Amino acid sequence: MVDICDGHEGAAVNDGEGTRAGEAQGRRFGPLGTALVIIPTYNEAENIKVIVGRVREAVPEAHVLVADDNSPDGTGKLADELAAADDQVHVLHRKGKEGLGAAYLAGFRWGMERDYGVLIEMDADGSHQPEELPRLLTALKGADLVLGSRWVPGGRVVNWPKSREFISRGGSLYSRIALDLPLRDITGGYRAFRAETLRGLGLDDVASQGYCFQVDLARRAIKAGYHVVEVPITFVERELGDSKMSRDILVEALWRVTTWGVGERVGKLMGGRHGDAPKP
Ligand SMILES: Nc1nc2c(ncn2[C@@H]2O[C@H](COP(=O)(O)OP(=O)(O)OP(=O)(O)O)[C@@H](O)[C@H]2O)c(=O)[nH]1
Ligand SMILES: [Mg+2]
Repeated sequence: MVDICDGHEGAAVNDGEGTRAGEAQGRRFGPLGTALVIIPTYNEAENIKVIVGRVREAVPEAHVLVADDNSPDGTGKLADELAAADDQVHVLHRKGKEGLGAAYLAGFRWGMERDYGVLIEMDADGSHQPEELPRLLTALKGADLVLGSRWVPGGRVVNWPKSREFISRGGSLYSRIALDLPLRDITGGYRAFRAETLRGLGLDDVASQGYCFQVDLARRAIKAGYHVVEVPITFVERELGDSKMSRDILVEALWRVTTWGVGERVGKLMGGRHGDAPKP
């Protein structure tokens, strides 16, 4: 593994720009290289053209990869049209709906095989604003992983009912406590990874379902000692198309986080420093 903070599990430091986990003092971070913005899609025909256009405008040097799970509404075909007109737009057609985590893992592999230096996670529905990408990339110059965060000072959500905010904040708080993570937004899906960081996380056995995927990547990064920075974002509720998240995905995430947390505590009691912390 490269670029680690000597196995240090950092305390959260709030510097007004966000919350930092780990210490970067003395660390030298290499150049970022070309960024690939991965957009997983399932039935996002109403959103795909607008979101790709916004990304291309916000970060013209970056490339885009649409990872489509054979959407019945023709999103993949629309993405093909965008790719045909623009060398920096690519499409990964997958056989059928396998969940957002599986689509991201395929997208990460696609990007790493082609030597992109930065792999970015972004939803297609406009909740993650492409105009905030330059700030995430600036933060990544001094970090291994940047999390777009709704729950650090300066972060917020727009058009969410209080009940949804309560569930999301509660999920992150529960994960923070259960897994002992110095992070505020652990389930968010607007993230920028250095390719070296992803290589160091060991993606082969990442939990790939729904929110588990985001929680698992964040905990692996912290436990491996990577320097993780949270940058405040404004998350905007989708206006078009339907949500694919379900109660089952939420319940599964809760269950997984609980078993990981219990496993780590048992591991520590048995004498291991990181319990069953994932091996990078
Ligand atoms: N390729 C692929 N993409 C998916 C799948 N499920 C969800 N997505 C995409 O993942 C992103 C996030 O899904 P959303 O349904 O917006 O989930 P959410 O943001 O938690 O829910 P809302 O706030 O209701 O929108 C969107 O771009 C979806 O199209 C899937 O099975 N395969
Ligand atoms: Mg969404």
